[in-house]
Amino acid sequence: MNEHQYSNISQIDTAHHIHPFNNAGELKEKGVRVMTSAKGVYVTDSNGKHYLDGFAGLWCVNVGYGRERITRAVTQQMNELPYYNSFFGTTNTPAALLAQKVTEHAGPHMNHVFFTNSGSEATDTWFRLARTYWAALGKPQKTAVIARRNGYHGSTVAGASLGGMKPMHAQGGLPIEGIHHINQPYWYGEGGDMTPDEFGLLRARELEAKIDELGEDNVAAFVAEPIQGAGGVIIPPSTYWPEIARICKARNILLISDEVICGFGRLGTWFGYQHFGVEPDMAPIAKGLSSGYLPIGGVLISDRVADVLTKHVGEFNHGYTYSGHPVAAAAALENIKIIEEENLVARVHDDIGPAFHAGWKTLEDHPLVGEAESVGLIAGLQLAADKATRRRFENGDKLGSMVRDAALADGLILRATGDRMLASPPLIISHAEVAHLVSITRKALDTVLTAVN
Ligand code: PXG
Repeated sequence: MNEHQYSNISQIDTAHHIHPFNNAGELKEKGVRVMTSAKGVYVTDSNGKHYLDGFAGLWCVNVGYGRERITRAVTQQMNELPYYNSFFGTTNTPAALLAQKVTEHAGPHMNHVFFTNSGSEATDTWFRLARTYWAALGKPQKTAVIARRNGYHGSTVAGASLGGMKPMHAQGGLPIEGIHHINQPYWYGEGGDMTPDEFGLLRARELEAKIDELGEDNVAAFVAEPIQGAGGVIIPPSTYWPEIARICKARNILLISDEVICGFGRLGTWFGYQHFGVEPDMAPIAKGLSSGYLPIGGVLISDRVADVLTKHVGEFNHGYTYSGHPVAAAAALENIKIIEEENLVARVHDDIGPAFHAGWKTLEDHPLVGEAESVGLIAGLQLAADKATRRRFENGDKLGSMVRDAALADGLILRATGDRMLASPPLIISHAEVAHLVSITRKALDTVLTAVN
């Protein structure tokens, strides 16, 4: 296509295409950027401008763009069996092999998976399954689910309800009944004079208090992201997760680790719960499962839950037309083979993750920056007016957008969530590309510093 046709695409798009999480009226006025191709860690728009994708699409393109192996696997599967359902006692080869492959990496207690098409559907799946689990054990009143403020678990009714995003609750009459939120372990913003470790324990013990308030016999599960992604890459203090796991066990409620962002190597482990040393009962997955090449998600299901499902539930009345879709499963299977063969998880843990951390950390000396943290290849940078007191800018949200826009103009896609800058590049990013990412980020911070002074 030539440029003229692409400018036409932008007009056609805004005339007919309603975008997710966008102001439709505003978009119509501003127009949209048309992405046309991608390779490695770079994406290209219709003006021919290249961008280092510091965000891996939307936290998902773990193996990078342009992997022809995946294209070939998908093409072959399309030709052999483009679709068949997984209902009525039927399966297909890629779905079966993918279930085996995913659970191979999930830990000895986690041997089953239910396939969906997205993280949101995965959320709805474990939500129904958690309640079904307790009902099957003769505790039908154990239905409440505890989640966190500023968490994100998807956009379906259950997903948006479980998420702790106020603007999402404001639309569509959410949250639905039986969902309760506790505070997040965001030490920088909310920890006051406490040490991070003290604060981590305090926030974890809000779970205990909430369970006691509701009554242990009424609570089915607690859900959290190992590191909150959309909420701003909130890395919990090291005391947080062990205490959460202890409480879930002591109070006999299911622990759900939302692995949609943290899964498939992002933290330098196959799953985020392994980084934090906990064993959840279920774990929704998506994104890095197929590196976004085709839509697929799922729920990892522990033996504890699977045993009850198998022996006591009878039929689980839940499923999607495309659960275990052969072509999406073939894409995911090839994607995981790439992660294995290129040792990407170990690479993030031992090599590029530490290099990224060292580079990102250098930004802490910048006058606009309060803290720059990362685990593996997920990073958050806190804009702050005063490093010593952790005082944040009153117009921090605006500054965040300005940094994002300055980076974009310079060919780097970064994310701004309020006054936090986020990065989550493909796991194949090279050392030189990391250095480039850090230097453009610094330049963007400088540009904004100059603009506001
Ligand atoms: N759980 C988590 C932790 C997620 O990050 C979902 C569930 C839902 O997945 P699907 O595939 O249904 O989108 C997500 C998705 C953002 C942003 O602005 C993040 C997501 C989706 C859209 C925007 O950072 N994460």
